[in-house]
Amino acid sequence: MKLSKILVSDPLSGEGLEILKNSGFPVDVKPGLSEDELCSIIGDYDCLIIRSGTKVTSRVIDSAGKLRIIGRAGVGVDNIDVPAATAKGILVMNTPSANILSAAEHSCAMLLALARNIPFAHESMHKGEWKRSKFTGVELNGKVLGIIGVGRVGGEVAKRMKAFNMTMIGYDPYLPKEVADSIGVRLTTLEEVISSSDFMTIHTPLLPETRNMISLPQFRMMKPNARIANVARGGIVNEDDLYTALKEGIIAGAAFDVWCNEPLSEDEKKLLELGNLVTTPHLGASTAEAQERVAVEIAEHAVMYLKDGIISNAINAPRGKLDAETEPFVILAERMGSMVQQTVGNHPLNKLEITYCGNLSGNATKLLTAYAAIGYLKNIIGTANTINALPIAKSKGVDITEGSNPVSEDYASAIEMRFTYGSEKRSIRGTVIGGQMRLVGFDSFSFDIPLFGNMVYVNYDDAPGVIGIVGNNLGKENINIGQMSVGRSGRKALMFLTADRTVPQEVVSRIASEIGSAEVRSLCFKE
Ligand code: 9EZ
Repeated sequence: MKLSKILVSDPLSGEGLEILKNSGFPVDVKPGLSEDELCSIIGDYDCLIIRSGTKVTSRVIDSAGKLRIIGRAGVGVDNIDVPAATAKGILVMNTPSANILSAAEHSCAMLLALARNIPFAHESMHKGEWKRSKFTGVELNGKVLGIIGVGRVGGEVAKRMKAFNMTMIGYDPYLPKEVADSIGVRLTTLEEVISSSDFMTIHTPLLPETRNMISLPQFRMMKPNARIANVARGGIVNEDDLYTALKEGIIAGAAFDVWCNEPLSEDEKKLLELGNLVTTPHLGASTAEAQERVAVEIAEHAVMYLKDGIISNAINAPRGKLDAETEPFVILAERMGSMVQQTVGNHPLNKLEITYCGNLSGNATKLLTAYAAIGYLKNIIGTANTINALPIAKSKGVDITEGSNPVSEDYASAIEMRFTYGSEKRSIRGTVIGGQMRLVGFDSFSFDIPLFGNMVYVNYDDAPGVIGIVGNNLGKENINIGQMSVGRSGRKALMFLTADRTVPQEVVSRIASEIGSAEVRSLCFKE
C-alpha cells in the first residue's frame, strides 16, 4: 500500500508537526509557496495542512489529483475555496474550539485597553510626552456590557468580565435561557443590547445575516459614550459607518482586531488616524497556547482521517459517526440509491425522499443519505464520496430529502425510498437481517430477496407460466438463478431474482416481449 503524503504549507507549531511526523506518513514542510509552486506540487499529496497563509484557490484544487483532506490549524476557512474542495470530494477540517480562550481573553484586553486609553497613552509617552488629563478613562465597574453572540467565546468573555462587576446583557437567537442564566447574562433583543450598552462586544460568525449588523442606524441607537469591540470577524461592523461614528462622536470609542481586508486596504487605513480606535492585526488567536493547541488538534484529526477515515470538525461533510448497528445500513442505502438510478434509467430523477423507519429513526442518518446519493451517482459519475455526493446530486437537479418514522411494519428497521421521475412516483423498501441486505418492497409489492450482485425484476400482469418463461430464457443463456421472490398486488405481480452473472439486455428484451411486460430490468450491484 502506498503511504499517504502530507504537505504542511504554513509554519506549524512543533508538537503538531511531531504528531504528523510520528504518524508514519511522509511529511514535507514547505512554507511560503506561491500559488504556482503549490499547484505544481500538490498533485503528490493526500493531505494539506495550512494555517491562514496558504490560499487554497480553485486552481490549487484543480491541480490536486489525490488530495483527500485540507486541514486548517485554526478556525477561519476564508482562505480555502470550500465549494471547489467539496465538489472534488476533499474534506475540509478546522479546529473550531482551540482558539476560544485566546479570543475571549483578547476581547477582554481590548475592552480594558479601550476603557483606559492604554494604546494612546503608550504612544504619547513614546513621543516623550507626559499627558495625564488627556487620557482619563472610564471604569468598567457597574457598567452594562452587551454581548452580541453569546456562544463559546461570548460566554467566556461574560465569565471573565463579571469579575469587573459589569452588568451583562446579551443577544443570541441560538442560546437557551438556562445557559445564559448560568453564566449571568440576561438575554434580550438586539435593539436593547445596542441601545443600553456602555460596552459592546461581538462574538458572532460572519454570515449574510450578520454582515453589516452594526451600521450607521445602529451606531445612532447607541449611547454617545458607548464603546464597541470586534474580535470576531471583519465585516460584522460596517467600517465606513464606524469611521463616521467615531469621527463625529456618535459613539466614544472602538477596539478592532478584525477587518474586511487583512492586511488593510488603503481605504481602510483612514480608520487608523482616529484617536479613539484601538487596533490589533487579527491577534485574537495569536497566543503560544492557542497556536500549539490548533497545531496538535489538526495533526491528530488529520491523521485519524488518513488512517481510519474518522471525521472530526468537518466543514463540508455530514456529521455523525457510524456504530456497528448502523454500518450495514450504509451499504443498503448505497445499493438502494443505485437501484433507484437503475430503475429510473435515462429519465431525470426529480425527487428522492428517504425515510428511516423503526430503530433507525432518530439516529444520525445524514451519512446514510449521503451514501444513498453515492449509490445513485455510481453509474452516472462513478466516484462520489460522502463529501460531494449530496451537492453533486443537487447540481443534477435531484432533490434529496430525509425523514424518519418510528413505526416500521414487519421489520425492526427499514429504509424507504420514494422517488419521482416525470409523472412516475415509485418506492422501494429495504432492510438488513442478520447482516444481509434485503429488498422487501417495490411500489405496492412486498417480497424478500437479498440485494446484491446481478438481479432481474419483472413487473407483469399476474398469470400462470410467467416464472417458467423467465426461467427458460435464463436457462437457455446458461444463467443460473440463485434466489427468487414474487410479490402480488391486485392483478399485478413483481418477480425479483438473483442471477449468477449479468443478464444481458437482449435476454431482458426477449423476456419482456414473451411475457408482454412493460418492465423487465437487469440490475447490477458492483462492490
Ligand atoms: C448571534 C448570531 C447572529 C449567530 C448566528 C449563528 C452561532 N450563530 N450566532 C447573534 N449561526 C446574530 C446575532
